Amino acid sequence: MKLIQSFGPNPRVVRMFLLEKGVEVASEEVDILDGETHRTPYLDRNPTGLSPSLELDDGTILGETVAICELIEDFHPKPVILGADPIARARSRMWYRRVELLITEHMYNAFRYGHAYELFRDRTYCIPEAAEGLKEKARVGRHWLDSLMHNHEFITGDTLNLADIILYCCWDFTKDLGQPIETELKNLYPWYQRMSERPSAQASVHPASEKIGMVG
Ligand SMILES: N[C@@H](CCC(=O)N[C@@H](CS)C(=O)NCC(=O)O)C(=O)O
Repeated sequence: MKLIQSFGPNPRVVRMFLLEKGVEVASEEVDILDGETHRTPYLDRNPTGLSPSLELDDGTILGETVAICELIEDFHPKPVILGADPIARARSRMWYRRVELLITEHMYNAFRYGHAYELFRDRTYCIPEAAEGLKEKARVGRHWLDSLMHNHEFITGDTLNLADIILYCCWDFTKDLGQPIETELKNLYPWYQRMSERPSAQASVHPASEKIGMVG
């Protein structure tokens, strides 16, 4: 199994997930700033032109961060992050879909259409006038999530979930890029601080982050 990856919050989710699982995999680096993922041969492997991808030993290549993490947990069930039985698994998936659909996807698109428009304008269809509205939708989503956390340590309760890793990596990335952490969030702000203290949080940051000037 080989992780084809780069700087960036989505590949960081997989790195952090692997660290939390205690699983090591081979790694191949691609340069997303240079646009390498939008050219062949990467495009032949993952037609979205996005990082990360996972190459299996039989040559199969998978994209999508969540699909990659789910497969890693199938191959390495312990420690359990995605749920030990079908209902726990469904509950877990329910939460990371909510986090992605109601919060992080808006944050990433606000970044692409706004702060990083010059980088993305030739890579993807951008809607610059939507950037501020998407930031606001994400803010509403974060406040909604905050209101549901009820002093739980993690988003889904008392154990770490992929939903935590997805939101943490996204927010740690966008916080200095026009979408600051709201310190008034009484559950999510302390959660963000606790997540930052996990050894996997620091260890998953790409070595090029400092040079690039973004945390991913
Ligand atoms: N839906 C994809 C999104 C992946 C994604 O947006 N990756 C970013 C890095 S965090 C990327 O490759 N950006 C380069 C680009 O958009 O050109 C996933 O979940 O893996």
